[in-house]
Amino acid sequence: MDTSAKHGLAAGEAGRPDSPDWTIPQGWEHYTAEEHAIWRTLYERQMALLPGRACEAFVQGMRALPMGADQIPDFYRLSEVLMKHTGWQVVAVPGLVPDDVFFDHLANRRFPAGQFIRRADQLDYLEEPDVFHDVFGHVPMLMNPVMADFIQAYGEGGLRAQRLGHLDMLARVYWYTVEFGLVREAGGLRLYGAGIASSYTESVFCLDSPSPHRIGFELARVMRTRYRIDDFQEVYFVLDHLDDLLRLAQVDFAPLYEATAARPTLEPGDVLPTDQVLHRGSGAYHAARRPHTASCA
Ligand code: HBI
Ligand code: FE
Repeated sequence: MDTSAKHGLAAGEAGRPDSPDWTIPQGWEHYTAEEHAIWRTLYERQMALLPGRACEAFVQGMRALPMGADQIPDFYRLSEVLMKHTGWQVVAVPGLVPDDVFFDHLANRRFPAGQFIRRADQLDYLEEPDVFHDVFGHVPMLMNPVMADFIQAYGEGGLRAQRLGHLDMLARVYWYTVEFGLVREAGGLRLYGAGIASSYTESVFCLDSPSPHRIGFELARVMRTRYRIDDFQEVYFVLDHLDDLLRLAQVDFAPLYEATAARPTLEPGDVLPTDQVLHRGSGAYHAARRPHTASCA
């Protein structure tokens, strides 16, 4: 994947702050004109792609937020609006934070967003989540009450999954929904995942390319499916409706972990006879790139 959160790095590569919750001041007034200009470039090219690609909730959330081309958004102003709609806030962090810190923020409806912005020579690829991925990609969906509850539930579930030793399976659910999810809408498939919404190239690939599979979302199936952290996804899972996340937020995962751990793990390109296949991918994109990209989590 590109231009989005990577999970292949250890937390704290950007330096560990003194605060136990890893938050730092956004320091909005310290962004330079060059940094605001990078935001503008990313914002404008993404906004031109998203009509007809992003789901209705993303578009509506974006419209209601104090977020535009001119400047990197101010987290306080975003939080004011978010708080009124869904009770969420945006807090600044240096980059990836440890899993337990990340989950604790989410469980308390604080979204940790990278404070920094990528360099001009990294527009399409960076390893840690920056302010463009986190704010442009994630914050519009946090205006949606269903997604707002789902991400909080993920934070709570993450802490439990860690204790049970099954975080890998829960992380796959997050990956294939919050980061790389597609949803059916009246006009056709639409994207809602932040990893794709914030990516110039993958926002087109995920919907238009014949290469990846597009398969109906099924929880037990997704929990078994490894994912790519360094390239486009080979498979996207499609919700019938965003409201399906509501039910997912209430699932008791503990028994599911045991049942799922007993079954084989799936590679991203696998298709099962039981899958609801909306589009069977040709696999051409990844076939052409192998063996360069073999990194899955
Ligand atoms: N930290 N800032 C940040 N953003 C993430 O998306 C993130 C993180 N730490 C851990 C993490 N994600 C994941 O590994 C968990 O979702 C499993
Ligand atoms: Fe992300």
